[in-house]
Amino acid sequence: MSPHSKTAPSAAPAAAAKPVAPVIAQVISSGGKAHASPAIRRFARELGVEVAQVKGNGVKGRVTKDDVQNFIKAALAQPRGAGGNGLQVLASPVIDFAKFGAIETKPLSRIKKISGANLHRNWVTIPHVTQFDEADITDMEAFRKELGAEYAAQNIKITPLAFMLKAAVTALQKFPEFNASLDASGENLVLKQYFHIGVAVDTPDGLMVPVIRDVDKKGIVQLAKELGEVSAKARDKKITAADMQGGCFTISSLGGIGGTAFTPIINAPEVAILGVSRSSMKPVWKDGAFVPRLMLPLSLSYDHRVIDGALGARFAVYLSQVLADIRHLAL
Ligand code: CAO
Repeated sequence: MSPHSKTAPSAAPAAAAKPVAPVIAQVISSGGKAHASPAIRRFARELGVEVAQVKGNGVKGRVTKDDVQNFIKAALAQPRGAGGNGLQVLASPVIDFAKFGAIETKPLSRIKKISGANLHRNWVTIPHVTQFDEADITDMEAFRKELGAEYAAQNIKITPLAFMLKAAVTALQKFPEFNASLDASGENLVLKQYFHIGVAVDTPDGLMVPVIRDVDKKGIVQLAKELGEVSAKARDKKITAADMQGGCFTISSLGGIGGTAFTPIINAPEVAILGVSRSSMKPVWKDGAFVPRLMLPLSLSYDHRVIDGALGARFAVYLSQVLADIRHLAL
């Protein structure tokens, strides 16, 4: 298939998979088509194996239980010492914390268990680089406040995130490698011609990433409205798996809370994620004098297999320029 051809929306990054031992985690990668019964698929999934990676020796090439077991045996038998390509880490120590003081043990929520396994996989399998920048959003904020006053009566809250969504799409359109995923072989980049953006939402049970669709076709007010709806839906536990599928890029905003920068983890199979921290007034040197400007910290993590450092910096710089002069959003 041509790297430019259109494909169906990508699978949910948060598909329920049990955490796997690091030694097995390295053999997991997204694969193509494979013939296997639902029971074998379930069996493989439980062991952390993607069935598409397994060669089927059953009738008409179907993957059997033996094939899955042999696949794991072969993976475990691979050399892992110095020079091997396995992840060799110490087992976590088992500590009796009660020896040191009073404790309470609380099970992780279902969402945390699922997102934890995905975050772990993404962290260890994607070579991350995080590029930092600052955008001068003084003018954007003035406009946002005007809009906010206008739409308050309709109960629509215009937050900076609506602008971030739109600006991110403008940058994705200029740098298509960011609006892409590696295919199963890892040798082709699948460039997407749609612009669905995931938004990290903090809920009492853990992190959820609903996807706002076709951001390129929507205006700031519509996006602000959808953001409000989607975050309420996430917090009311009404988000479905379908609501979290098909994202091309994710924005994680901690701006409402605080902080100056962070290193967000890429939401595979996406290749980049934008972290947004809290804006603050800063003295900026302009035309021979310091002037007070509202600066927004941006933290862009990208997959270095797909994106070179120079491109990462260019994307961040362009995004900052778009936010500094939101007339770019109308181009
Ligand atoms: N700088 C300064 N102020 C900001 C800001 C920024 N970058 N971003 C938002 N704000 C302000 C908003 O304007 C709003 O101010 P007022 O209440 O005075 O109008 C306030 O902070 C709260 O905003 P919000 O959080 O309700 O709205 P949002 O659109 O910015 O964000 C949502 C929505 C769902 C992304 C957010 O609520 C959320 O859940 N954030 C956490 C995401 C997260 O956990 N990420 C980490 C993932 S990795 O573990």
